Amino acid sequence: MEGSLSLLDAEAVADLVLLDPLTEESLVQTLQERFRRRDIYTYIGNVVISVNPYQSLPIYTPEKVEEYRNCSFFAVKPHIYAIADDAYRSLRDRDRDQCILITGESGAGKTEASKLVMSYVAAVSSKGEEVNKVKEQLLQSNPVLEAFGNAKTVRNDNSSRFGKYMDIEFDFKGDPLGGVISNYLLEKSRIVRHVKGERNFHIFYQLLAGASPQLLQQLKLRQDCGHYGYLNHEGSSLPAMDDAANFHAMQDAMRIIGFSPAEVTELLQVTAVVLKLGNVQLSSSFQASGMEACSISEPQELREICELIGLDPGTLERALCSRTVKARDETVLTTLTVPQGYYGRDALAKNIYSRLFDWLVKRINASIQVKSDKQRKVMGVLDIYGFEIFQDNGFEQFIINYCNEKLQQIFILMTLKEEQEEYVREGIQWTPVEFFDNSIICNLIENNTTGILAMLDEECLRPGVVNEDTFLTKLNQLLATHKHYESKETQNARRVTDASLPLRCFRIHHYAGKVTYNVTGFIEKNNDLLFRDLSQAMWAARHALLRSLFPEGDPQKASLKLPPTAGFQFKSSVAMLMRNLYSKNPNYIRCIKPNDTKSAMVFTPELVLAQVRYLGLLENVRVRRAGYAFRQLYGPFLQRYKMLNAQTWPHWDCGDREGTEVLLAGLEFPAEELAFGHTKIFIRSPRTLFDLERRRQERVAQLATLIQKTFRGWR
Ligand code: AOV
Ligand code: MG
Repeated sequence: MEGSLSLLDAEAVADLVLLDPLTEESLVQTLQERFRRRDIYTYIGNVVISVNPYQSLPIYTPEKVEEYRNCSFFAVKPHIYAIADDAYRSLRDRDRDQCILITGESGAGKTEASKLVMSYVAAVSSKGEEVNKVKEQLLQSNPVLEAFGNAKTVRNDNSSRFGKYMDIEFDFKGDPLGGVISNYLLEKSRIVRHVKGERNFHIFYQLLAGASPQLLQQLKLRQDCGHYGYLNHEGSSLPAMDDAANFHAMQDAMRIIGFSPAEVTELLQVTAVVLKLGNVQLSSSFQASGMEACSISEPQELREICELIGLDPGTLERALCSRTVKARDETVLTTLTVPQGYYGRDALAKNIYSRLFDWLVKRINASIQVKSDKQRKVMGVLDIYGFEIFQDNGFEQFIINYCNEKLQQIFILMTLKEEQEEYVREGIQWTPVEFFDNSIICNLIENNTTGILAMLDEECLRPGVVNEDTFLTKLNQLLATHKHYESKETQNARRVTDASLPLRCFRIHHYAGKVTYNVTGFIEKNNDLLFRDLSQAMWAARHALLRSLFPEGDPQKASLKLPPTAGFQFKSSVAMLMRNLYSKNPNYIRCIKPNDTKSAMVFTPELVLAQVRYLGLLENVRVRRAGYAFRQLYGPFLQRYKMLNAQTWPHWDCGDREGTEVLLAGLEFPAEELAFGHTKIFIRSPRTLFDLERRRQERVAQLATLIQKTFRGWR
């Protein structure tokens, strides 16, 4: 850590770099003690740890903004505003592009943190009319994206079901000019299915609760959630959430961003279509040939969908119930079975919705993107889904955890890089730090030939019968000896008995812990295919927005090439994100969820310990103080401790560095505890610093008594 000494409270250090002794227990205890005092923020150097208070604390007021504005990072209590301020000033005054990386598990407070950073930056940058408009647009992107991309899950009533990275762009004065949002893999399976106690995406409930009777009629919707198959029949309203009010806020937000009324209508029409697709019922009938076929059992819903999107109902019916198969030069229309029909229907609903979401992001970008080519500085804010370990983990968890593995990798690399650079700058010998390098796990997943994603792609593209079993067999063969890979088969080969690892599963030893993935659904979700008949039907619709979402439905452009797999796309976008982050100066906010019941002021140490482990906080502290735990500019350091040596007290006039040398020489610390840099003094262990601080307090007390005595003598 650098600087402040007001942070030295041995019971609840505000900077964990000073924790002594450093153990997992002492770390959790410190967080707990601070949490009890309602100090939800704690540092590790310039990393902020934030523990979700689950209640609104009076620490985000305009007065607080003023307090942190231009403050010295360590002179005030740890706060998310301090890191936002530091990043903003470094961007404005030192011309360094910044990124703010927010990590933590579901419900830990990442999205709230990202909004706090944005609103802080908005509050401290200047306030002209044009700038204010830009700021408003940037801030208003949140309610829109949350309506379409967030949902209630068991863990979080407002859980982000997509990853988000936003670049905010500034001019040389530090005024926001605009921004660009990138989104990562929306959890679209939620459209058609969600577990008990969860909900579909907020927008559906908002729409039904908030739309006027006229709008509902225009969209051919009924107000009752229970009417819709894709919405859970129970628990559709959330006591803590006012769906109707949020709908109006979302509509206002769209207006501020610059959506035209026609665009909003189109957007809501497509949303309604998704909802209504879930009510299209299929049943089986027998054809003259005796073959079983599927047909639409209740045509009303289908007719209404087609009216909304300007499509002939016959076309949609055909696309839902049959499939064109090309065999050599012939095309044959084959009928689908009822399960195949439902599969196609659900795939269509998921595809429409996720493409609509991509469109929404693009549309917002079109409004907020900077149009001028003025020189820009950039602050990136990353709010992505956190590491997930569920009872049952599938393709989504695999992808999410892979992303977190990459973030951990870049975190360690950048922290080390930053440390190393400071040592070089200060002319201090740098001894490499031992740390757990998780590249081996990243490689296991992303290697171009032997990585799990590559093997999954290979299976997806292989002609013939492919299923998850052949995929798993291949993994088992190629990864038989990999230290971070396990399955029933490799266990058998290694003669391990372990009832906790079922068949059809593989387990990865992530940096954050072991996760068992069930391969069921991997191939289908990675392929993410939509029957061509369905995309062609969508393209045939007169509805301009819907039609634009399915460019591959244009028969002129029909290609036999398969689209890139979901895994491949994700891997490429993560690689791009990492390159982007690596080029910026990183700032970290690591969020912790203190309890599983969303309760205010409840702190469950076991839960926190698990997160401390998988956020790698101990590792973080170790890296931070691998060299020297504390460093400070010579001037302030000498000022604080000069009374400890008669030679430097009360005045020293021959240079701060020399003064510090003389001062410390008199205190007889072991030589390896100290290093003298070009501008800063470095102290290796917190113990030395605490010792120094203790001696200072004693000396201050002595001096106070002395002064009192002297005064008494005078009287
Ligand atoms: P997440 O983004 O980390 O989860 P959120 O930011 O949505 O978590 O936080 C979850 C809930 O915790 C919020 O809706 C608030 O009620 C509460 N909360 C979080 N931070 C604060 C704070 N600083 N002050 C008061 N309440 C807070 V997920 O998106 O699920 O990974 O995918
Ligand atoms: Mg979130």
